[in-house]
Amino acid sequence: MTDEIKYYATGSVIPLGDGFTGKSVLSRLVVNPKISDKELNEVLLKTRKSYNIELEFSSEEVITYDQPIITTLQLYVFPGQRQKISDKSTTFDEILNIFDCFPALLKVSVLLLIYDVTKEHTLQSLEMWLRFALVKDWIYKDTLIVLVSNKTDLEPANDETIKQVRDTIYSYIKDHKLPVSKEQIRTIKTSCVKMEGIEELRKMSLEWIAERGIRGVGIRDIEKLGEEEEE
Ligand SMILES: Nc1nc2c(ncn2[C@@H]2O[C@H](COP(=O)(O)OP(=O)(O)OP(=O)(O)O)[C@@H](O)[C@H]2O)c(=O)[nH]1
Ligand SMILES: [Mg+2]
Repeated sequence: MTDEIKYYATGSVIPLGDGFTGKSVLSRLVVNPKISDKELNEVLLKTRKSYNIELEFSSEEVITYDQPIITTLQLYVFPGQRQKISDKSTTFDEILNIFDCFPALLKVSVLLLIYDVTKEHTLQSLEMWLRFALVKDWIYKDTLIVLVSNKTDLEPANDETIKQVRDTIYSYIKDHKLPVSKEQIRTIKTSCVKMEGIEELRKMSLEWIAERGIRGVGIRDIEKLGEEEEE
């Protein structure tokens, strides 16, 4: 029966930004936004500086053009640390080199550019992170770029700054002749402490991937479709 066919969509989400901007915590919350207060405190207190890739996955049914699509977010979270601080510590570049051949890292569905609203230098670094994504060829016609202003519980995010940064990102994209429209560059304010913006970011990413991610059809259901065609 054709109405039993299941459609799937998956896409990779990569948060980029300096160390301590909240990439790991935010990613954990995006895949689990219905977290209890107790669990949230644990995540906030116990998340340590990353020295390895962290993988977070989450699936949800999304209705796109009247069709239910089982949509999976695959988050690949890297350390923000780029300088070697000790022999034992690993850097962003070292970890990325190991996972560079990962098919999911060939094209990125959602690129999160994260900065900490209380630390100006983390905003300045975003150009470097964007350049990095470009060099890696991660941005293509189906990439959504989201400027994430995190830690808004500590300080309000400046709307004028956000607008300017969005414009700068778009000029950069245009200068490099990437097929990304201005509507593909979004902005969001988040606070992991107050759980603000988290659901919105999850919804934005899920809807984008349901529409523009890698599509598939359930194998069993393809067989069913085949049987139907034979009838
Ligand atoms: N006040 C506040 N603190 C936050 C927020 N998000 C994260 N933090 C805290 O910021 C610190 C760094 O968060 P992480 O998620 O480890 O940052 P990261 O970007 O993954 O850092 P690296 O792994 O070093 O790249 C932690 O102590 C978090 O609890 C937020 O929205 N508000
Ligand atoms: Mg981290």
